[in-house]
Amino acid sequence: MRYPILSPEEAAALINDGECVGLSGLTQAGAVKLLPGALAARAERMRAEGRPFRLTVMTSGTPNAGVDDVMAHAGVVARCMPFQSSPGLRGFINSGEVKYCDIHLSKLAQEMRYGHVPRVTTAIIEAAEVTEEGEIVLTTGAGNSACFCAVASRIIIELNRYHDRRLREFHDVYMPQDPPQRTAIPLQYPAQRIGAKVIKVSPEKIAAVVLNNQPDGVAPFKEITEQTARIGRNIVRFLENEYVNGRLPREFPPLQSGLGNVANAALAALGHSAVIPPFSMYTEVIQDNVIRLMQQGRCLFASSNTLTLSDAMLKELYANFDFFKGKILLRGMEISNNPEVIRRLGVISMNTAIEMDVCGNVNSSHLFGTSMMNGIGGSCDYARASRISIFSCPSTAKDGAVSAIVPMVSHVDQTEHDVAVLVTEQGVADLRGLAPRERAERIVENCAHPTYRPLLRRYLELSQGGHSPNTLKHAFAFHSAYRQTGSMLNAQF
Ligand code: 0RQ
Repeated sequence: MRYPILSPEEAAALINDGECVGLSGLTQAGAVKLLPGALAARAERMRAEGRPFRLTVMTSGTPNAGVDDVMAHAGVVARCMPFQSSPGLRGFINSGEVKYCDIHLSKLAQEMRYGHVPRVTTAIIEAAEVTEEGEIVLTTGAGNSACFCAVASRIIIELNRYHDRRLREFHDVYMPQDPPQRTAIPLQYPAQRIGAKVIKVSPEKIAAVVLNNQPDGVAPFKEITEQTARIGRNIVRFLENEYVNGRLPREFPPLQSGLGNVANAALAALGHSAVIPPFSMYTEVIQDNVIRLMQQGRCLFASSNTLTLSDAMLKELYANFDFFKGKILLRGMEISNNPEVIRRLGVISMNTAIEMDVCGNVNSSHLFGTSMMNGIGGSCDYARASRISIFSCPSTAKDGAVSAIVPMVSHVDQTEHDVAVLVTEQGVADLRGLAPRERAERIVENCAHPTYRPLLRRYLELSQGGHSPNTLKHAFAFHSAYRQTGSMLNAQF
């Protein structure tokens, strides 16, 4: 091989304090596995010598315990973006030790090229193969790797032999030009290939190859509960009704399914529908359930950013590669989440909320207005551009002490203008075409938990006049009651 083969420690030594590194992958899929630990060790050594080692870390969504438990704990991460979903890193973000910029997944690459956010100087990319000509075959995640490789002056490859080189068949690498040269993204249907199977870089940029042989180690889902199963069935009943009433075309529109347990349950319910025909997906994360739906013939094709599969499921996929070839394409974040494409394809989006308010605003990122959970991820990219934007969650949390339907959300991610349908285990609130007061009544009566309905009705009664049914004095009475008494049921109006 023409590139230096280095140990993780030798490769980490190439990176200097203050640099901006770009890591491959989204979730654990396609994430580098050795360099984060080596960077953490470098930070510890340098700290012992009285020298700082802090980095800006760009990802597509903090990939794994590498960034989280290892790099964040070692104090390597000064700033990170655009998304994370790991408890350890979340702790450092909420304590202020790590500066986190929560931005739309579709936008990071272009924000970087525009110079609005720090530019990656070193790209650290997991590859299934790297050729003498500078062709990089990505593994299970496309992430923002193409952009990171394009802007970086140095590329470190983690060559992971665990992964099958045939993964190149799944990748579709396409980077739009920046305005004013940008043309329409030529994607007309989810299965359309518009780019290359590999990232092509100048071989001189590849400073090191580090050898690896580790699986992604994706954690299995929590079991579907009776509550999440009911939410899933409610979503599917709503979609079936749309379909039989002719509001959806015969060829079912592509589906996006977000993160979390509720999204998992919704997909499982779709698999069982006798009304909805086999469908395709245009989404950002393919999890085990999508592969199962493919095996059952329910999902015909999935375009995604990553293949976030358990190790057993990935093995099964590699063993039956010919079956899946032609059924999966992995696209860079700025295409998988591109609002232009999502609107053109008429994607139906299904995302999860933390809380929703009586007007239909959704909070999917913060607890009680201050603590970061994960971030918006791609939910807003999809919500605004989709054909139907569905948000769902259980009607209560914390054993009933928290109502997910509140007078006013404590943080707004998706405004009422981007939310078409709300779903809980209680039912469905179809908000399309309704004025705020009509929306409020439908949300409270159809989606709130019965124990919270009298309180929410009282809140609406107190609001006199105006277009939207709000009373500023009581808008956060639910949240205050929880903070003061441990239950929103003690809210006083
Ligand atoms: O806390 O675990 O301590 O009990 O929040 O709740 O039910 O496990 O949530 O796994 O379905 O994820 C919105 C976080 C939901 C996710 C969110 C507490 C609850 C529990 C988690 P415990 P669940 P799920 C595209 C789409 C944003 C990104 C996105 C997410 C914990 O879906 O990150 O959509 N979405 N991306 O008890 C206080 C409330 C609460 C609450 C729940 N109202 N108040 N605590 N909890 N509701 C994909 C990508 O972008 C990659």
